[in-house]
Amino acid sequence: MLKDSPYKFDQLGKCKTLLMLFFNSSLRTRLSTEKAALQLGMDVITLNVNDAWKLELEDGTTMNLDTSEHIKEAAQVVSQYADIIAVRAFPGLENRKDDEKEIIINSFKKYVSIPLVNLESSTEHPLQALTDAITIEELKTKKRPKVVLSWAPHPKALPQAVANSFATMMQQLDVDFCITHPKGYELNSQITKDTPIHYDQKEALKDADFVYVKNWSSYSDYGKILSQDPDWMLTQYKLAQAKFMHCLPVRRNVVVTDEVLDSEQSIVIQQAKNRTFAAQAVLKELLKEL
Ligand code: SN0
Repeated sequence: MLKDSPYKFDQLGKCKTLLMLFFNSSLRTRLSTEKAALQLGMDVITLNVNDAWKLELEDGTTMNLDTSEHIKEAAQVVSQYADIIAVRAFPGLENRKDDEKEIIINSFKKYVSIPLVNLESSTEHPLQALTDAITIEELKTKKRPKVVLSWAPHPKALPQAVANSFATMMQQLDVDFCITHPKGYELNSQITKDTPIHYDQKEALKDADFVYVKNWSSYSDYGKILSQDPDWMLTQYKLAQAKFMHCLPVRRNVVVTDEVLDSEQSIVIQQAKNRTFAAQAVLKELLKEL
């Protein structure tokens, strides 16, 4: 409905401000969420937090080193400038317990009383998962499509957030869902639950309708790169008749071949377009409550 008439609710956000805080890089999340807010009639302020004062996150520290401002003050201050706040904060990938505390997102939750939107935290990327659900719903040609989440190699250690949220979302849809990755790349079992896991990528990809490719670093050997095996890269042969999905940005010819990305079977551009409508659906619900 929002896709057909994006400005239908352009009065809902009138005189309301969305404040977006980025602790990490962003292209799609920043622009699509801004577009979503503008279509709802909101004003938008965006801050790259790395341009502001270096924030202290721990409680009770003596701040005589390089952090200038505590997140306690910062969160309370900035929330006074907005009606909805949205935050991106990636994990450090060094200490699992620390990352799972979601200290940045949870500090905002604790110190502000306005709605808070997660723009990708240490363990979750919910707006991406909502986008992915919309995209599969739009493009599926059978009632219960087979959806495969496949690990792929990458030169950098990446978060598990996208894979976690995608798995959680697929468990809630009427899809035949499985995950494939090399041994040692098991995601948090509290998230994957009873989702089938295959160590044989070929077997997993058999008769797939949607193949979602994503790298993540090891969860058990936390933040480590255990494999860079190019045999896990997605090729046209392996994709067969399925549609190719990825949240982007994607490393060409490492994660997936040029041939797949440039083919008609790649739906990554439509996926990215849907980021706007996923964000708009969420902002619209929050605005109704204000
Ligand atoms: C992030 C991730 O969570 O995997 C954001 C995805 C939406 N991706 C990256 O950091 C990729 C960085 C790179 O150099 O390829």
